[in-house]
Amino acid sequence: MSGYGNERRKVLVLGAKKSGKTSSLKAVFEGMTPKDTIWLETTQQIVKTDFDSILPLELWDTPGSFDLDSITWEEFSTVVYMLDVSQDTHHPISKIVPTFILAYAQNPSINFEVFIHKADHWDADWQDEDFREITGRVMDEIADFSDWASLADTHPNVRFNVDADAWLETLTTEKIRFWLTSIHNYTIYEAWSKVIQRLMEDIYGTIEGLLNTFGQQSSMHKSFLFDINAKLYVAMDINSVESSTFQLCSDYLGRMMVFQSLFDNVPEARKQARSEKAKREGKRDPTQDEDDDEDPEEREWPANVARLGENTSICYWQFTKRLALMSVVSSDVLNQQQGMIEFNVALLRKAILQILEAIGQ
Ligand SMILES: Nc1nc2c(ncn2[C@@H]2O[C@H](COP(=O)(O)OP(=O)(O)O)[C@@H](O)[C@H]2O)c(=O)[nH]1
Ligand SMILES: [Mg+2]
Repeated sequence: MSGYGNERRKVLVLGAKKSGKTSSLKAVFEGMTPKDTIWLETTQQIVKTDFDSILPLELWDTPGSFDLDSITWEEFSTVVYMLDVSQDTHHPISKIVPTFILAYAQNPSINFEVFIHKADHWDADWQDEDFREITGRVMDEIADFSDWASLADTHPNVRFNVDADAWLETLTTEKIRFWLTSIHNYTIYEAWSKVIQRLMEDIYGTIEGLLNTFGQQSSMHKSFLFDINAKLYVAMDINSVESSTFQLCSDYLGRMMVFQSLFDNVPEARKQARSEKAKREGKRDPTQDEDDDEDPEEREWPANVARLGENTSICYWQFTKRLALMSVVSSDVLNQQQGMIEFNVALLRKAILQILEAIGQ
């Protein structure tokens, strides 16, 4: 778990004009409602936004057309490419191919995530087939790429691998992933969740292992570690459930965050009242020496349970300012084993805080 430090992982978001780059970033990382994205103005220059998730991120929103040769690919961990399916996809695909090849030649550790976006335009019955068709086309065009002479001509400083076929094979099979996305449903959150999970590298496996053990010991159906600000899951256990489970947890989290935000000012108001009281009584201000960044292990974080239907409950335990555990469990198990579950949650929280500390978060 070395090498994480506090360095921000840079994520470059590319795609044609109006393909949904700004909308997707605003919806997920700034909580903009999807319908408000129609008012977004055209992005004129690169906009960088810091977002502190389980790892600190720097998200680069870009205009539809700008000089890609101005990009230093070595700086980036990930490229997210938005491919808008409400428009013709041939031209964007023909741009993806040389972009990925050039980026990968200059940074072999970079990852590519293609969001096949605005999927709400597609007929739900044909979505899977349409998705496969586009994915296949991108992969084939990369695998069949042969115009090395003109790439070398326009980029004399870039060294391309001599064994082009094997190199392209690794690029397509190991580096590029595809996600079907729309800002009008949970798919955009799921795709961004996967992007972040890949950036976590080896800590993902460690956290997944902890969630698996927790799930087995506590008889949970499914557990997610959520980034509560972006409503993304940064990790989950391996139990398989329908994808609607993520949606359920995400909706519940959304409702809870709205309610919680109503109380955001309470700690500050309480602090102010204590400070004023001390002043009136001529005593020293006790709040002066207090640290706002309390130790997450000492602090009491919110927790709650909601019952869904017959015999299913969603549990929420907040671990830090940014992270919360959400689990789906049978209500009977929850009632019968509450003490043990709370005990296991405390152990899991401790282990996760230790991992965060080890990576400097
Ligand atoms: N139907 C649909 N429209 C979207 C989606 N994402 C973005 N849009 C719309 O696409 C338009 C262009 O979005 P914008 O984010 O400005 O694109 P950008 O130029 O790539 O940054 C806006 O009107 C958005 O409301 C989506 O998933 N589905
Ligand atoms: Mg934009």
